[in-house]
Amino acid sequence: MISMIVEGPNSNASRIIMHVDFDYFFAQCEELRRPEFRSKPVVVCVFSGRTDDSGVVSTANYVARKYGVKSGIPIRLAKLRLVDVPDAVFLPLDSAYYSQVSESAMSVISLYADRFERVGIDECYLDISERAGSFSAAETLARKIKNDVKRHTQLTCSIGVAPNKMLGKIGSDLHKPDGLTVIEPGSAADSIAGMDVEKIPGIGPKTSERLEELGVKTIGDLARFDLFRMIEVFGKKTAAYMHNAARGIDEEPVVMSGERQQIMRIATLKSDAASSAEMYPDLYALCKSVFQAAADKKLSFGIVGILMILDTLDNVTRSKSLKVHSINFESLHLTARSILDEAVKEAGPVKVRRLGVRLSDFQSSDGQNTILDFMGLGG
Ligand code: TTP
Ligand code: CA
Repeated sequence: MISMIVEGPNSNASRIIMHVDFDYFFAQCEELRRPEFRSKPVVVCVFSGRTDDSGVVSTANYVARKYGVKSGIPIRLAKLRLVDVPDAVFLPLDSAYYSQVSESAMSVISLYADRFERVGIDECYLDISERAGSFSAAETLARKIKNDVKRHTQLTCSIGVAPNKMLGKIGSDLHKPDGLTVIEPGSAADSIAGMDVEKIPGIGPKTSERLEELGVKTIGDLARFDLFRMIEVFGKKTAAYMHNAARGIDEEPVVMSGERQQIMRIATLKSDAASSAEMYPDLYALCKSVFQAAADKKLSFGIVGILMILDTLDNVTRSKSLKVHSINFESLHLTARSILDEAVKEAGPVKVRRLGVRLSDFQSSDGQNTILDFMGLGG
């Protein structure tokens, strides 16, 4: 009776999705530049400016959360809760700085994904189906990402690995801060059945109140609830979403973002390569592909980069800034080749499984370089 809406039970089986969420993000950014704040309650505030204390709390570190200070409460209430804690720190928002920190962390994470989607300032989804190949490899990859993010930015994050975006998001929230949760396809519905319905992304206090009136409190209750009754109450679209979600089903794809910031193509090599010369044919094809993508968008590029994904799933990246922005294929190809040669030499004995070429630092190419490039003199 429900087969019209519900996908087959194995429809998620082929995907491995990761949701990464930075812990107490704005407050953690503040700790990065002032490490002495780490042991103190840190409260980041949106001051409205009317009086010294008017406005709301944007977020707070976990030290402050122990005192009941959290996002959305009035600053006045936060101060009241921390009245006996003399070293509590109240800071104004510094959005430009948080964006910078986010940018550098996201650029580290995005390299691990087959497809990468940034959603908001402190979370992103990765489709790692091909890259990881199995849930146990995905767990290893998640640990690598956590380490790499920490090494580059000192940030901690929480990760959910799951067969879809919805379960990934539920997972990343389960063991915060610095958490890692893997929800495997076979156990997905069971592992969420006991949770409150509000754990499902998109179900807020209002919907959960309506559901409670209908006797639905947990996700398991929701999975068992009559679909036709649910359609009557919430409409077809919401009912179908909730009905599927409660069974651990969600088909939302990871949608690539940031094509404007970088153009990248990755290829899996026919067999693992130990020298740069073995990779030249693939490198050439990848250069052609990124070049074409940039040319189609009429973009010239200032930075050429390569990415090697090793048999250990580690990343090796190298990039080079060009002296002038280029729309010249030869200069792209030669630069990529010399970076690859250097990278292999520096990395020592390696087995390269996948190879990527990346262009970034774009400018519109509807301009000055065109004539020079046409004459073969472009940079
Ligand atoms: P969240 O990811 O919801 O929260 P968080 O990162 O502070 O804490 P955690 O993930 O460890 O539970 O939000 C990300 C940032 O968005 C947060 O650092 C500050 C901002 N934010 C607000 O300004 N107001 C809000 O009401 C919320 C929820 C977040
Ligand atoms: Ca967060």
